[in-house]
Amino acid sequence: MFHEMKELILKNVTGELSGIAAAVFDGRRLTPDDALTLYRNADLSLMGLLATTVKRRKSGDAVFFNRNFHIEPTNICLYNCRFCSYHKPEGDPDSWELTENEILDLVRRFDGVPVTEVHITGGVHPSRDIHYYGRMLAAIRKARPDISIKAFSAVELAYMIRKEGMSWTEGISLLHSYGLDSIPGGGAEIFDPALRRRICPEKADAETYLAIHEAAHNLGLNSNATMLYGHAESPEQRIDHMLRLRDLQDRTGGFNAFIPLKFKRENNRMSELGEVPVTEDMRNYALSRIFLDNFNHIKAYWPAIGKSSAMMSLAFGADDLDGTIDDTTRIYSMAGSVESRPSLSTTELIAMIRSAGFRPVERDTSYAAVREW
Ligand code: V47
Ligand code: SF4
Repeated sequence: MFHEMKELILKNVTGELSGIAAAVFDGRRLTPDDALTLYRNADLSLMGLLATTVKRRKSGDAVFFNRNFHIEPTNICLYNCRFCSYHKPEGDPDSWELTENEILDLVRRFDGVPVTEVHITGGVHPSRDIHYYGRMLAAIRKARPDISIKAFSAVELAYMIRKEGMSWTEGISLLHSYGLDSIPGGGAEIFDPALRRRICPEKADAETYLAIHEAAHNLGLNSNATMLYGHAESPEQRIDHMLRLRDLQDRTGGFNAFIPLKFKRENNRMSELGEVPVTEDMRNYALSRIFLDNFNHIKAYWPAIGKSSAMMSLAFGADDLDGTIDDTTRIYSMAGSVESRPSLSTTELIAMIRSAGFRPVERDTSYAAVREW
């Protein structure tokens, strides 16, 4: 069946695209120029077929999900990224700052619930330091020794580690000793320096983001990578972003998943840009699945794109659906996500995966199967 489909496609695709499609079928790596040609010229249906070919090579008919919950310790942030709908300065009536007890109360809400991971991220608080965050990790670790702690984007880490005068390796080792298991992908945005200066001039730059992930990988901690797309970036800038991630992954193999994050326009200073259509979301999922040949997983974060698009992304290379049980994150509800109170039961998620024609597999943070459904 696969062979026949491949022959049929290769017979009907002409010009430069035919060599690129053949490379994808044969498992050969695409150059950035190939990726651009594909992105510019391929029909969406071809993108879907090629991405699904790569997805099936990586994970067969499995689609993963994990049972996690989020803690956002604060939305107070030193920075002022133009796309962010969430941050507030210290003292603002809409800001929040959870105490250690409030954080532990959140953790206790999941006592007896079979979650395997907590995801902790928030604003870059000007007066917190690495020891404060370390104590937070230790308290959570004590309350739930059985779950994996995925915490602090590279941007939060850059601030707290620099403040302490430590190297990235020293800072991450210290946090690891307090209980940190892995690092989420936030803060990557778009690596291109000129565009980054326009949309988030203050936060850690691309080199810092990559150096922090590299240091974590070298210490044996895995991480995720993200890309904020659908704003002012060009296809070339998306491909450059993915190329830098692919190069790092060649060196370390430490990334678990790539997560494309669609720009949402409500309540931020980039609203005038609008949002890209669902066809663009799918083209972008497919391109990332095809180009990032050394990433095992492409994650669709449904609280950002909505349930329908998340289901559709499974036909464009995504093999992991994030956001289960009780997604308490406010990053997207404040940015105008269609899912204003994101929440999805395990049963619903499993039904979504099955209806898209895949086999649901519950995973832990390192993608080991916890249960097949
Ligand atoms: O870095 C902020 C993005 C990210 C907007 O690692 C926005 O498993 C769209 O990284 N429109 C944080 N995006 C969230 C994040 C994440 C989410 C899910 C899973 C994982 C993981 C990581 O949210 C920020 C930024 O890129 N963001 N504002 C907005 N208006
Ligand atoms: Fe702060 Fe993150 Fe918002 Fe930027 S995206 S302003 S770093 S909370």
